[in-house]
Amino acid sequence: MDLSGRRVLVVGLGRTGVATARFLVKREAEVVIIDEKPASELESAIRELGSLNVDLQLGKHNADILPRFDLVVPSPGVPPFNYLLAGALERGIPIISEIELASGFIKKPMIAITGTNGKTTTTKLVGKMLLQWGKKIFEGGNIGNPLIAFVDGKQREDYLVVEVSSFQLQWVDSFHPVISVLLNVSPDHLDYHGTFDKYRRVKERLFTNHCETDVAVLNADDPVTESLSEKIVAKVKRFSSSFKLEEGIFIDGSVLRYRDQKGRNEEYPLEGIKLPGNHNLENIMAAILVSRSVGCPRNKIIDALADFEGIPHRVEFVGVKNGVEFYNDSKGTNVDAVARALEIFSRPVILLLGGRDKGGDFTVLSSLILEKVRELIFFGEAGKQINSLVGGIVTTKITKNLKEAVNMAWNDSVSGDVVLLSPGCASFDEFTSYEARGNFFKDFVKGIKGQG
Ligand code: UMA
Repeated sequence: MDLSGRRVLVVGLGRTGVATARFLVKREAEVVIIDEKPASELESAIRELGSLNVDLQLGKHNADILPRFDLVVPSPGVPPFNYLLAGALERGIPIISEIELASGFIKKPMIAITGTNGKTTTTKLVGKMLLQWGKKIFEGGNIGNPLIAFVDGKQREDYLVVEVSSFQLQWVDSFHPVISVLLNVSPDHLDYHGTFDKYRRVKERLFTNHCETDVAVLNADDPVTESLSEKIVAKVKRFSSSFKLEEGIFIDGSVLRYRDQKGRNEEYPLEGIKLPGNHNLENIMAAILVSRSVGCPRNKIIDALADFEGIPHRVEFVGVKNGVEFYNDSKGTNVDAVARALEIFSRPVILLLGGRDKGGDFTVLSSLILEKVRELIFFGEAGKQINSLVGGIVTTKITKNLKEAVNMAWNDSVSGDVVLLSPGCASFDEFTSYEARGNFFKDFVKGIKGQG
């Protein structure tokens, strides 16, 4: 794509906006960046832009400015109903996401990983396996560093391992990974996509440009991902945590068993794997399918698994105080993630739920709550809404913020309990990110005076 002299509107000045602007200026595009926040809230991004030749316009604008532009590149967090995006669609101005823009300039094979839950863990697992094999990789995308930042590097990496979100897939057209993984699809981001059906269809876009030599890794236990297999052109490889597959990878007693199309039968011992829960075995199986597909040897995969400690903010063990165990699952920002976290525990749980509502249906948690949870504590903007859905089925309390919620949990806990922050909501009512929320929780727990 020749971008020289093209007038491009970049919407949002976060990590994506800064990297996209840098990329565009290098290709001599005329760049305008709009962000609805005032300069005082964008100090570090403005600093990062430095003396880059862009026109930065902050605050609210009007869609009347749109006819000046040839192309719009929204940041992932900008919803499709944003007035600039809706206006661009109306006027027929092309909108493409940063990953779409980047992919046209990428010469190396891309492995893309999406799903409602587990994408970061799976991305990290694949990265670790390929590194163990001695390959050079770029690990990026939704995991933190924008894909577009890779383009102007030396591109000496053997593979790109890219976590991809539904927000990024919203505006793709020719995005073409050689391996695509869809881990699971359950209701999430309904405030952004509008309906579950729209969310599901956006996830499916990952597979639209595949050819027969590509690979699609799917979850045989997930009805949404399974329903896709008929439509997919790529070679489908499946994993299951609940039944044995003729071809694919599944749990078989004390091993993960992989049977491939050539009749090869491999075992990956469960002993030594440090990640808790069935959902993590699913992530591991998906990562094995990816790594074996590119030729990574089995022994390198086993070594990488033995070394993998897990990821911060995903059911992360924080510490023990007076016999009470604290876990930080701040990345548990949807109902399905809360269910996956709860399933892990056999001790009584005090569950902290709340934050900014994303339209999740918490009633589906009722039976798990009855089975696992001793006390529910709701906090933040969504506290009342969640209370109206599942409040009262066990001892329930409601409070205004996370600090008070953890305090309450600590006061109410007894030795043998688990205190679990798995909020099922976004963090933005109180924090700048789920990481900031998780770090706050961890700091608070570390500050509690009790015996470790
Ligand atoms: N903004 C507007 N108008 C809007 C919405 C936002 O101007 O209507 C502005 C905000 O004021 C802000 C900027 O846009 O200044 C932020 O853009 P952004 O939210 O897209 O944030 P980035 O810093 O660019 O980070 C994005 C991803 N964020 C989101 O998807 C919300 C990061 O994923 C990702 O790591 C990064 O790009 C690099 O690819 C985070 C995330 O929460 C971790 N992702 C969601 C998730 O995992 O659930 C999908």
